[in-house]
Amino acid sequence: MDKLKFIEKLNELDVSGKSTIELYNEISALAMQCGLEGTKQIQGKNAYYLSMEFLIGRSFYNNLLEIGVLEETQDILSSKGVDINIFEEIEDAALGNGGLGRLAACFLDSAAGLDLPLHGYGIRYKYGLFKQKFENGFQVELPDDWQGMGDPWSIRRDNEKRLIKFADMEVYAVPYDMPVFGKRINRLRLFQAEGSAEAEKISEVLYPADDTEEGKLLRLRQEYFFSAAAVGELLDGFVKQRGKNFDKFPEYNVIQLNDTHPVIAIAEFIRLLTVKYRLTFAKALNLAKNTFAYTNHTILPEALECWQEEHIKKILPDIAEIMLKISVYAMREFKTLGCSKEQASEMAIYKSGTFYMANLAVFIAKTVNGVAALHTEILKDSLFATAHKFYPNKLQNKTNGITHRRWLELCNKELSKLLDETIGDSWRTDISELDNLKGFTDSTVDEFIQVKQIKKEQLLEYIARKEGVEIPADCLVFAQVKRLHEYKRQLMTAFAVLELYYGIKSGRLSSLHPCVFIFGAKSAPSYKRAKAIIKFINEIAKKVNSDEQTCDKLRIVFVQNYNVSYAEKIVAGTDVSLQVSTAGLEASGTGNMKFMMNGAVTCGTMDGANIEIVERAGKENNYIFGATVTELSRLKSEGYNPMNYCSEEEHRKALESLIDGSFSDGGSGEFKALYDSLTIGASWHEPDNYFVLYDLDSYVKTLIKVCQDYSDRKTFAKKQLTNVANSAYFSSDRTIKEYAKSIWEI
Ligand code: 26Q
Repeated sequence: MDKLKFIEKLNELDVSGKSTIELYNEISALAMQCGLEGTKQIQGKNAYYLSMEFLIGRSFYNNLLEIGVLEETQDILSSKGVDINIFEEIEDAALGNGGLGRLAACFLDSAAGLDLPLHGYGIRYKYGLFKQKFENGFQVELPDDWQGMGDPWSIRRDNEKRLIKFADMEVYAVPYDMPVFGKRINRLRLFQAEGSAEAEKISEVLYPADDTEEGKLLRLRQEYFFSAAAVGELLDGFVKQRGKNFDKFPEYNVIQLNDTHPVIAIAEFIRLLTVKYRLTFAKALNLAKNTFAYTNHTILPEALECWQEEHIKKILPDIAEIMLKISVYAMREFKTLGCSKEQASEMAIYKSGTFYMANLAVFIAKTVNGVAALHTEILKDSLFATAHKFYPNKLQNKTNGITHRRWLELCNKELSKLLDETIGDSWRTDISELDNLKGFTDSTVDEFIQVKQIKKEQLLEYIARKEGVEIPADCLVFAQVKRLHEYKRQLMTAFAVLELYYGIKSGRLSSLHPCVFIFGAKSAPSYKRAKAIIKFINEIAKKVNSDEQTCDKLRIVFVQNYNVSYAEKIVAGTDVSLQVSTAGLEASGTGNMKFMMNGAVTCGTMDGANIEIVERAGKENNYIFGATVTELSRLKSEGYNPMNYCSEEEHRKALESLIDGSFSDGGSGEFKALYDSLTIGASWHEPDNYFVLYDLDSYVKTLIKVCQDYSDRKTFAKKQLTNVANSAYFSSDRTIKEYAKSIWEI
């Protein structure tokens, strides 16, 4: 890396008459050129992260920070009359949906920062996650043409393209390499599909609608396309460098499967070893067992991947055959282990025409990990209980983390500076130093209050500009930002806020501190009830914000097109992080960690990593409410009737507002469908499948308590700062060190 050269060249750069996009491309190219100088190839063991998603966000500021020239760039540009913030108009690279994709990006960042050789493999989608806007309160999706402004952070490698074969077509996988800057430079290699118009479709969109056979096959093609390209080049690269003694392959390579989406890589690995390199099936399978590791990110039944045999046979007959062979092999192994018929069936890879990808992953993977303590326990007790019984050493916990470089240093320069002044700046390179903030003084609390206020003002200004909603800066800021899903219970927040509104309006809650609820979420385009929830919240916002009687007390804003860059602003400016999923269903959550690190208290359920957050920062410094996993399982076994939990006037009124004409769904009938899902059940779900009405009462009470507590700003700020002081554990640097030590052995 040649910082001085970069600075020299940047000083020479002529900015006159150049557009933002031109400047962006020129400065990025310069940073690439200088940043890449002196890159070294690693000789020992490398880890590879196979993922359908990498939710990178904006690279510009982050890469300059990693290269160590962000401040200099700001100064030099400013001396030329250019405000570095103009590059905020550059689109995010949103090659992912949510948590799983963002985690992949955080992991790459941490590994590079820790000098660990971890490289990513994925797909270079032409269009990333759709851009969202609201029309009359309804979500509308627009294509995300993220490359429209150029892609200066990628290098196309034409000479390394590979041919990927399907039964009915052949496709080139052309690598685009994105350097991941840190203490070392790692590589994120994204493959683009080329060769014909048909071929190009494979890397066109993230998550094609899969309600048709064509859509399902396209997704299968995507999974195989990048998995095969990755595994193919790893094996060929090994042979080229070290010859055909494949016994040594696992000594130099470990492949982490990010959920089941790339699990087909296992079959391709065995196919190549047996067909191209002539190993026996048993030998190839054993090598696979020593090479792959698998992470599970969800236990929701609808998100567990299965493939119909006929689909795989149709476009990948050889792979189908190998998967069947693995299944037979597994069954034999289960028998020798003494499994009963039922136990073998629970772990089966193939059953009457269907492949169970998670079972395939668990059978082959050397390690299987969950992403937070509770989640891993649930995997051990439920989803993979049988496998855990017969393979007791496979399951591990690796609690997620977030990169403190993007999620603190970059998004909260003010808080970072306060930390530098209070505990020195060594936390930037060794996050465990943040522990030294524990035992902070009163004057640090005062300074923290000022920092939070600045970040809040910046956020609210941005929201006013973007959304046209003005929010007074003395508000207490709540935020619930994440993908829209019923289990995340944005609908429960909607009801709770509505109750606050009615309470304020009637005078019953007259002394609450003024507050704003910020929502941000995209719904899957075909997920009707999720879309209805967005519309419902927008309708509530319209009513509440325009009520002159209450609007100086309560505001609601649903920001459009929530993405990584928006998140950077929201996490820094928020007081209270809403993490209210049904206990047991949010595997980990990582937004909760971003908020914590920026000094928001968590108002949430005992779910996912929330549990570990309050374990560290103290329950007394956060706001925990609602049913626990144990309570819910008791409730389920007794037979849960939601109607028993909404008899109180306030809750009833909130629920009925879906159907009593308080709000309009534009005649779509969507609100009635939401109402039905809570009261009578919808699409194979029990009534109120996510226990919204059960937890609503304690949620509302907790929110009221938060508002009351906030009136004592200083005591509240102490809780917030205690959260910052205890957040080091949630840096993905810690997570990556754990993967490196007990999974990857790098
Ligand atoms: C499954 C079948 C067919 C098509 C798509 C899918 C599919 C796609 C994406 C299933 C799951 C996902 C994404 C899951 C995800 O983002 N999970 C989140 O992962 C985070 C990182 O571990 C956790 O923090 C979150 O709790 C978890 O929800």
